Amino acid sequence: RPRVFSAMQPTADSLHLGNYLGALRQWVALQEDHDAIYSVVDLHALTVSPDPAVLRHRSRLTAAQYLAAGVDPARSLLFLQSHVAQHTQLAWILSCLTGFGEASRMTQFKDKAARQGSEGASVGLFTYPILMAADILLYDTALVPVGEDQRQHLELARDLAQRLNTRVGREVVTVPEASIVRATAKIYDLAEPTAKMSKSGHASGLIELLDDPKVIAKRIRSAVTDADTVIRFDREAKPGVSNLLTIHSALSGTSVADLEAEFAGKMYGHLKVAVADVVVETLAPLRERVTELMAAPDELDAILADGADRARTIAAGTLARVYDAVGLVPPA
Ligand code: AQP
Repeated sequence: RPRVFSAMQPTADSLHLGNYLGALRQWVALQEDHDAIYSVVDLHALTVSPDPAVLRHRSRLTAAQYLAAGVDPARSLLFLQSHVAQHTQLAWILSCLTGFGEASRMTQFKDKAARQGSEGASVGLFTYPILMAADILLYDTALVPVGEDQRQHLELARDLAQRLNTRVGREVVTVPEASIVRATAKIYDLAEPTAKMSKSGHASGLIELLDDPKVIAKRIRSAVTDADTVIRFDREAKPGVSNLLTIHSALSGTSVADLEAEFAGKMYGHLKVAVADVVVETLAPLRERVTELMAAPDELDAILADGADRARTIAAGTLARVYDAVGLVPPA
């Protein structure tokens, strides 16, 4: 079975609908016929200097959301990145293969650094995509299910894998492929529908998985649309309406064309009520399950410990292979 690896950062209490539709939902589907490994990348979250107690809480809460969404620890391996030391060890090897100019071209770094101000951005934020490449390459990953915003980082991971293999003259690591589902590759901010929905974006544009249903309904009712009145998918001319149609279609399973027919002659308000209903209905059981999981932290920690044990075995094998290939002397 082909290996799948993906991860998210515990940088907020709640994941948002972009994380869910762009990635998490694919993770759940892929575990059926793939050898799936999913991680909460807590070391990556340190790039934004979180409060220690908040980070600890969010790491468990993020894992609970994976499980509540349907990641099954009997089929998939689930662990916290910091429990597997090989991630940072492989990252060092890869950082020695990455050009400074190459790393400087990462658009997410440029955006996030601009938001933090030049004094605020850390070296960790700069080298983040290299640690991400290590996360992926450690597990001989074939497929990485992510949203569109991660495409450039995935390209870097592929380049580094190829470069390492060329350098040592053999296939020491697998070159991964991105798995990006076109329809939901980018969910947009409700308040600014030309920008991606993001943890660090407008609060009013965000649908958080753990939000109160009333807050969710209100945000969808206030979603920015346009001065036209026709409910039609047109990403360029009608980004707000198109985003609402995408969300409805992804969650209800009704095609966008069928939704356009269903809402022909109706007002934007009707569409918004329908979208709010389908979102609230999808998220209610998920939120309930998260509450149950967080009430039993020992069980959650046991799942994470078991996942880390199994991940470590795979990661140690890859790292030993890479260390040997680049010329490091194995310990006697
Ligand atoms: N708006 C989105 N539409 C589709 N997919 C999305 N993803 C994120 N936003 C959208 C995907 O969710 C995963 C989260 O990875 P991450 O935790 O590394 O976060 P991120 O990519 O930095 O995006 P966030 O969650 O919105 O946070 P910030 O505010 O930091 O940008 C990835 O698979 C991502 O593609």
